[in-house]
Amino acid sequence: MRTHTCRPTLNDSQVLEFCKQGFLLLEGVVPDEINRRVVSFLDDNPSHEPTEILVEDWFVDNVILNPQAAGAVRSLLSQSFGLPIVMSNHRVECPSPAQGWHRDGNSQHGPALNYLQVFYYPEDCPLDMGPTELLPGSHFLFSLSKQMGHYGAIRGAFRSAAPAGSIFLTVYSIWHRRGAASGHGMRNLLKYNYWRTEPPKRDWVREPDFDIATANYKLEGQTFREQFRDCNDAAEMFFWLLGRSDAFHLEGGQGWPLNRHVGKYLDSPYGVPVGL
Ligand SMILES: O=C(O)CCC(=O)C(=O)O
Ligand SMILES: [Fe+2]
Repeated sequence: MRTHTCRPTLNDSQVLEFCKQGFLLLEGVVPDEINRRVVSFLDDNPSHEPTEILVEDWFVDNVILNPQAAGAVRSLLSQSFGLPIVMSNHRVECPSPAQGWHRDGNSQHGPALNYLQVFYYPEDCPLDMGPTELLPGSHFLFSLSKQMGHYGAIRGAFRSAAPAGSIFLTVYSIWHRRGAASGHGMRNLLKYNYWRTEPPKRDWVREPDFDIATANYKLEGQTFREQFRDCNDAAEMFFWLLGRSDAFHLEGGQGWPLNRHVGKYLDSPYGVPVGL
């Protein structure tokens, strides 16, 4: 297996934010010259699975091992992470209708993060070219693709409109769909997975004043589930990434990870996992 080791770029808050949202968008991180070369490669190889691009050194060096993308992957999947083995291209002639909401086949649900689903736009993808829509926090929300495909627009969905060279990392099971495109022309979107090979531990960038007891585990904005479920699930995933699932415990009621602000006036929340 081909693996890669590099320095992590995400800190505690950014890793926690990824647990909450289920995705992270890095705007315009691939140089324009490479983006243009990718588009021309895809015009010559217009299949929906141009896996041959994974043996092009210029592509691997600038996209797969892109310092910002690889640094984020390294933060979430630990060192010696495995490199992609399949390349998909969600290539579509616009205008085109929206896709149905779905999670990709073979999704697992739970706190473990053993691989990442990553997308790369080699060209600008403004709103009229149907950027992928993602439902924040939905990586924990089980539903059958056959059922979620019946939903139309969902309030609170994030539209990943972004400039050429943008890469977004997602939890594999997140709800997503290609947005409706009213613009004209070809739209390419590459998709591939990275893999964990080492057990999780807190080896990303440490923030000296990050406090597990009072960190904000709550997803701001729209939440699609029973109150506080998102908060609890994000905390559980964060603990899994710390390598401390053994210490994770939910007291329920008013206990941790809720009510983080009480420490300002009173004691810290009840039920904070001990020994960390
Ligand atoms: O093209 C997109 O924006 C997403 C496509 C997709 O998720 C899929 O076909 O599985
Ligand atoms: Fe998909």
